[in-house]
Amino acid sequence: MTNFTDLKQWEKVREGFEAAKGITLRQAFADDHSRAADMTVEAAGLTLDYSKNLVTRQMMADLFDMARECGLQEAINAMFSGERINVTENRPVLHTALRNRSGKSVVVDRMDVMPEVKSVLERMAAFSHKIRAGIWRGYTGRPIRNIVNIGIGGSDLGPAMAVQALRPFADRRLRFEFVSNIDATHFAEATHGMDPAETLFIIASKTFTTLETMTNGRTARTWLLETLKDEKAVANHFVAVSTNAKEVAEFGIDTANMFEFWDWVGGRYSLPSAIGLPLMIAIGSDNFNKMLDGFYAMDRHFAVTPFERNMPVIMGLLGIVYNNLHGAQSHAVLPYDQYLARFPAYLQQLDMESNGKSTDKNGKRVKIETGPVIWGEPGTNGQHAFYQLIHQGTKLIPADFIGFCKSHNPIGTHHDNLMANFFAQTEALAFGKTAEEVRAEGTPEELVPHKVFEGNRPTNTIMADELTPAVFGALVALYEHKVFTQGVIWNIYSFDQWGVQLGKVLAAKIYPELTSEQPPRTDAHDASTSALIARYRMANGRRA
Ligand code: G6Q
Repeated sequence: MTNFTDLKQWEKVREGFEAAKGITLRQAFADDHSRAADMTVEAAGLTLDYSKNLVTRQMMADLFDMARECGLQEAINAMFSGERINVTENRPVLHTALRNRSGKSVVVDRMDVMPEVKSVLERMAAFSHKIRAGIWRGYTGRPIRNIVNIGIGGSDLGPAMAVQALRPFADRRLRFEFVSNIDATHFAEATHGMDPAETLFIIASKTFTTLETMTNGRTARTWLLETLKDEKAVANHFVAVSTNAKEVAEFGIDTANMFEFWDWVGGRYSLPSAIGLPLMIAIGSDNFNKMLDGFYAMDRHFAVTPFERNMPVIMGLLGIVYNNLHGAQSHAVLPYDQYLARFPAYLQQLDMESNGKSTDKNGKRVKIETGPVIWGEPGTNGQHAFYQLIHQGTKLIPADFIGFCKSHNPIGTHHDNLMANFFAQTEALAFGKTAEEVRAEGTPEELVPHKVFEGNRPTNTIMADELTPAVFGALVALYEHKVFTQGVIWNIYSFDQWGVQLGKVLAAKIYPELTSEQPPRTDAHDASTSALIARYRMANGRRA
């Protein structure tokens, strides 16, 4: 495929960008009274108002044309139909099959995957019910009260984020912990004060070979057996989520207690698979299914809606404007909802692991900027911290503001205050405050330049009535498909993650050098790494 920057449609976008340089959002809104209405789209219970972006109608039209020229629709169709679009790993990309609620088949290698998808969902539902109803008991006959998920990356961030996001729908009698870090502190603190007799471990690993998860899993088994003192107890207290039955059995977990998923589900796209088991235990299968309905609604929207009204496509293209024309290096995600506190961290993996690539699909070094740095914190906290830089700093930081009309905790004036801030921030960022306005407030002249807000800081506003399981599913799918859209335009492979490998290989090599009695050869590493290893060995009483 040709580089998008070589397309005549991109040239038009660029010309539009140059022509619009002097135009402020103030002016754009003053000139065009239907801008806000026309730049608002609805999908799957979500509203996106993208009118406060640094684009003209013509630029958007050219961007949609460019996306068509880049073959975006064909790429979407290829993903949904199970083509092997994850070329470097030779796999289809079918997380959308996990939430395919249409009743239609999805065929991979001439086999319909839907019966298996449904059967795992049914097994998850039966198991979740047993835990929630106290039917599944620990080895000593006590009901399970603590669920500890052990996994990392894609086998951790999704369910950890979602259990927090959907807490209003969760069974409050159950305590959920997520252990990912190989730092023993994570396990020790998560299980502190827990009674092993009431604790279920979910060992979640697609490969079941990941160092962190296997190490934490073995520590969990030792911790359990120190109290329960019988290997047979493992069957009551450990279940696995994996694609690798052989390794699960070798770990000592009965494969009858394994919930399967498949190599066509990427780790960071696996929340709606069996990786979502802790979430299903928390909120129950009915709510989990409602979440899948939300995912599905956004999937359909993405698959069939013309780009002009297609929410993930619009967000993806806007990101390209900032990334590839304005030179923005980052993108902030600012949920005005405490339940979504972990959403930016989740999106960091989704976006940065997918599009943090510098080789294109032809194996050539890209000539363009690809994925931005994703970051964010819930509002209003950020307003008292880093928003200063967004308002008055020298860097352009496009931001997504996510908010809800109704709160799950309608206490006093909290929610109206929260949302007043939500609306105030995007307004201030877009329209700023001129020197004349500052002067009119009686500000001494020497302070005027400090109090001016230039405005023209772009934002998307994403709103829904309430953070329900369905809305949550739609929100996650929205970002998945935004990331997909950008990967297609940038002509990179979004579904591999080779960049994770090198550090893993080197760590495996260094581990014995830290622990052996013999110091490593002095030429084993560069001078810096060798000296740091020597420092560590000495501090632990080993010869440097
Ligand atoms: C996600 C990545 C990565 C992966 C973890 C855990 O897309 O592939 O984050 O999820 O490395 O891998 P396992 O599930 O195999 O333990």
